[in-house]
Amino acid sequence: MKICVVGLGYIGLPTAAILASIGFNVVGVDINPKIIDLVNNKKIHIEETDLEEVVATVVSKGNLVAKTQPEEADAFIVAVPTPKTEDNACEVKYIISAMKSLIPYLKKGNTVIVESTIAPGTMEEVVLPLIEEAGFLVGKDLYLAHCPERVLPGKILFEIVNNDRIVGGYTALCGSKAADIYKAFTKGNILISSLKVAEMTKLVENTFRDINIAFANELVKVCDELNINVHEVIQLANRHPRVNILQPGPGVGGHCLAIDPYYIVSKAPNSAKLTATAREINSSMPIYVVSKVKELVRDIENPRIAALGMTYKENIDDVRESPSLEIINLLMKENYEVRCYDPHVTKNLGQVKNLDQAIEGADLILLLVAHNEFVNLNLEAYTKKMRRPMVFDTKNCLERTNNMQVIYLGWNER
Ligand code: SAJ
Repeated sequence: MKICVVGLGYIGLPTAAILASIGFNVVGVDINPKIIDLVNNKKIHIEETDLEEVVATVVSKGNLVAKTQPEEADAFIVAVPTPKTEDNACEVKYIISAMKSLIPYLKKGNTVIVESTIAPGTMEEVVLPLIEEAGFLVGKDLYLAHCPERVLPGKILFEIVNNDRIVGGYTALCGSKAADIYKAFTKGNILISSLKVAEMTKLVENTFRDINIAFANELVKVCDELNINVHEVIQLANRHPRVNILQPGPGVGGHCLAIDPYYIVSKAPNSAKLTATAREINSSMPIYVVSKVKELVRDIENPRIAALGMTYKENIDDVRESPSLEIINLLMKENYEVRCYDPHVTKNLGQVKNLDQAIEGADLILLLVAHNEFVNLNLEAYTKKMRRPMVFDTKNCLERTNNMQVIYLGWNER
């Protein structure tokens, strides 16, 4: 079987690599020629566990070829970005251009799958008409489905294979044709439903997580006000068999949780109140962290801050919607001297080259991302290079020691 994967980003590239690794003939398509060159030279443009090795193997075997244009295939998988518009709706322009790029290569019997996260109704209102306009009778001439990706960055290759998969078909036959492709590499269950249910389910998954984190972040503020150790409360509450509160932190970032709930709100603004409030709470966390930093350095003349971590979460290189970057920028805007460092970030975002440079002479270490490099570090040794051994741990991942004052988000021993 030949499959054309349109969009070689965080989802498309691993999907193309997995399909190629089980012996499918895969053409990976991207409009960015740099990505095409990299992939064809067995390299990748993102950090993802084991992905470069798999890409190198399938490219060497000839099962994966990257190109800037689609070509005829048995199936097409679209995995392009769907960022939010200025008014917080789902931007479909990349879906439209990806569809327009593949339509000239469609033939009868093809299956077309959209994996990108989209607002409910997008498949029927945007994608379906484009294929129909090209003269195809969807459900008879070719098969259309939405199979939202639901893999966790950092564990993508594992989850692509092991997670259950939702397949929303335009018709039952469309669903089963798309399911056949996923059955070839998925160990999880393939759950077939309609287009709209699949669209909504994906958004609901990320919204559920966003709301749960918002509750944890709200608890940070409540417990801070009441002088209660929020981490102990969450830990103990989670010992109840039906309670599982997630972890508070400096904010919720990434291209999924920080965006997808808005697509529900934009479609049903009068009903999606809790969803909207959760977004507000999580989006307020960077400002809250900055206010805490200001309190901590209030009495220090020209305080110098070492900000550790710039990505949206640990052990990846992705800085999209990163609350850490927002915090760093907010502090800089207020003229604080901030030296930031992230061992995973390669593009130049104003960071210093190593930890020593960040920490040397600092008055406060502001831990923003729980990268393994930071959690496993002997920070106490580093604090000797500081002007003051003070650490603000917004991820609650560092141990307190005798010589290092650690202040946790939501809990400052007073
Ligand atoms: N976060 C917290 N506290 C927590 C867990 C996460 O503050 O207890 C923060 C992280 O630091 C990060 C943000 O939330 O800033 C999102 O991180 P994440 O690990 O929860 O999720 P993503 O965005 O990397 O991936 C999510 C996943 N969705 C769910 O777990 C429901 C993934 O399965 C989806 O495929 C992905 O979104 C996506 O592409 O939609």
